[in-house]
Amino acid sequence: MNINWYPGHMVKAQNDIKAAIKLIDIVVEVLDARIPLSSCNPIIDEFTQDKQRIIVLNKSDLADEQETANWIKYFEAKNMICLAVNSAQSQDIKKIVTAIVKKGEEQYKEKVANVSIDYKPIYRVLIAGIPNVGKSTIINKIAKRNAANVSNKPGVTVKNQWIRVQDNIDLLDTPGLLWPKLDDNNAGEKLALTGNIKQEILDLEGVACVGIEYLLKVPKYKNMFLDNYKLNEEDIENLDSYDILELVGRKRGCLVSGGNVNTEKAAKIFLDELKAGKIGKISLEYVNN
Ligand SMILES: Nc1nc2c(ncn2[C@@H]2O[C@H](COP(=O)(O)OP(=O)(O)OP(=O)(O)O)[C@@H](O)[C@H]2O)c(=O)[nH]1
Ligand SMILES: [Mg+2]
Repeated sequence: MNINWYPGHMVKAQNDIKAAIKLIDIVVEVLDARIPLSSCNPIIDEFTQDKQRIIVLNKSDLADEQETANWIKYFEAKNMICLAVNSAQSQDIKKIVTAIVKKGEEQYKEKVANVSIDYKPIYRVLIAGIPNVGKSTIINKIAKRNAANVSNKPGVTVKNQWIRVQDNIDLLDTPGLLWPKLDDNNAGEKLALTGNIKQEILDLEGVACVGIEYLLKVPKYKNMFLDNYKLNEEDIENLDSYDILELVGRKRGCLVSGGNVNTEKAAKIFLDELKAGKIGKISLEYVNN
């Protein structure tokens, strides 16, 4: 799939984050729980290497619970702190704050012991991740106010913004960063399916067909798909993904004159339903594949 996913503003954003890195005590890397590998930006990894790190698997409400549990084990086996989060849940947000405070206390322990009794460090935390993964949402929930802009489209935050969220924590909200070269692990397709790449630059029908093929390969996801569109096994027998997309269009009333289907509209509806979790809790990446 040929997508231009690396717009010019990301070059600047990347340089700005690099410039801020010396001020940072802790990195919270926000990943999409449905695609923990494809949402992990190697560039962020590279320039935050020597920092304390907390991995947040956000949007876990949309992911397959069993797969998320496997991913947590995967990151913990690498000695990383990894939290599965639905940022709408206050207890999940508290888990992030607790992890930040713990890391901060560890980091400043010696300094606090050696400096005057009144010394209270402020932990400076970089909130990093690809576009639309939920960075600004998490910041607003921690801050308990709308300090950062949030939207269901990628590319909303366009510059770095420091936000004091409590007495001892400053968070740096950053623009979502992709990287110029996606690897051969179908990362571009997965990022498109989870809504992390702007729809305007995508071939929506192509992406939808890839998504349909993916769901049909996994028996439990196939059942979710059939249920969602009130289809039977026989309805899709011997059909290719484009024909199935047409069926989806018929089920969702995307008809044009002559009884034909507006497949672009059908693709948009399918992708929106997939992205919003309406088809079910679906992970697009498993630990062992
Ligand atoms: N289902 C679900 N949606 C979430 C969660 N967290 C954030 N969202 C939604 O994801 C969308 C993107 O959230 P933002 O906070 O703007 O994402 P961002 O990472 O700041 O995006 P950029 O600024 O574009 O890089 C919004 O529609 C949020 O409501 C979550 O845990 N679950
Ligand atoms: Mg943002």
